Amino acid sequence: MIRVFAVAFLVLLSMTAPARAHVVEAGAELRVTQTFGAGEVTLVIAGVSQVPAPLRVSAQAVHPTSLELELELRSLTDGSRSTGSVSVGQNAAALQARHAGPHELRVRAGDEVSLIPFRVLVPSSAPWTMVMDGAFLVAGLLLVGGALANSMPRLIVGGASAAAAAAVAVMLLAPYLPAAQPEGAAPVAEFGRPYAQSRFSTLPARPATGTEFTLILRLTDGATGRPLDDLAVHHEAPAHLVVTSQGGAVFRHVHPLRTAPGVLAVRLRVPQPGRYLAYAEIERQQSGGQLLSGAFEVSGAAQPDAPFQETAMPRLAPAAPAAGSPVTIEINPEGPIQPWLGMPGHLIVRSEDGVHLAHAHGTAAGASALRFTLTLPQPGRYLAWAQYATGGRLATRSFTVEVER
Ligand SMILES: [Cu+2]
Repeated sequence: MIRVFAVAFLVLLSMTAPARAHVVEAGAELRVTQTFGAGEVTLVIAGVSQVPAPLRVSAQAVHPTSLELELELRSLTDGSRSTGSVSVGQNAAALQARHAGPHELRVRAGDEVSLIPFRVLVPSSAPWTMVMDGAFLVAGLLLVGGALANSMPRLIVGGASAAAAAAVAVMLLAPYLPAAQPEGAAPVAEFGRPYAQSRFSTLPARPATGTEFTLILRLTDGATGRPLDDLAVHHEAPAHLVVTSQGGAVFRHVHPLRTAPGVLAVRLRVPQPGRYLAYAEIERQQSGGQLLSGAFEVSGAAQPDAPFQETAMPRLAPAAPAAGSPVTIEINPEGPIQPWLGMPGHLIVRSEDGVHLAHAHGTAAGASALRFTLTLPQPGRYLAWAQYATGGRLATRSFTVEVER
């Protein structure tokens, strides 16, 4: 009876492991979205329950693409390597994870390379679970021993009761006891991390319209000035980068590649000359999120493209939003929605002057509507871009929101 109870309890315990956003659980898959020149790909690194084990890596994309990726897994503990290749939507590559701890996945697509740092985590149980298991085992053995001896001396009954009581006590205390750190996890930083400092630049320094250039984001630790290399994957990417032309006609939401420690880069091509504003959403491990911004200039002739075009008819509630009060914005996608970056939809809102940038996540409102709720801080005109995946492509719908006093 006690054993049945113990087994039932352990099953229950394994089912109630809390799911936390932004934190990679041991055994859970890691999804990392990267924008290569040839297209956007989400790399899915499967979790492992033990090491050594094959580490499965597959590639997914909203847009069907024939992109082929060359992979190299390198252990940062002993330098051991394992290679493979994977195509978008095809079978996973099986790389070899020899032990838990820090690794780097090198992903090559054409002439672009991204170095993705991550940790192989192996679930382990906390010491108190062993105490509990041991107490249940002792109780069980004493009871079975007593039953086999065909008599139940007071000592055995007493011992079994004490062991069972200890096990139940630990079980009841379980929610308040520390969870086990998985094998291979990073040491916990006690006081969080300093803010990141950022510098945006382009290569070439003066990009031209219609020609590919690289936007580079260098991140340094606000305290030490050293390259900042501890980005946490959040919403399926280590960094979310929004680039808009000052007037808003050009909008890009991309996921830059880590080309070196503290260096993120992404290839872009834009049709309009002028000033561009860049915003990067990052999150340091064991720290909060941060929005970094910068600007750059593009020269050249304007290519035929209207100014800011409104391509969606949003429904606002209230119809005339006020500064500092929430507004709900609903739009109607043209078809069934597929998740993108782990959400049904994203809304990015920029004040006309570029000072404010907001990012809201959508929820499905019925079969054919997407709903966003956000609060804009100041009166004025805001440019908005709603993004969602449908019918195998990523749709971006733009509109404006006037915020009153
Ligand atoms: Cu993003």
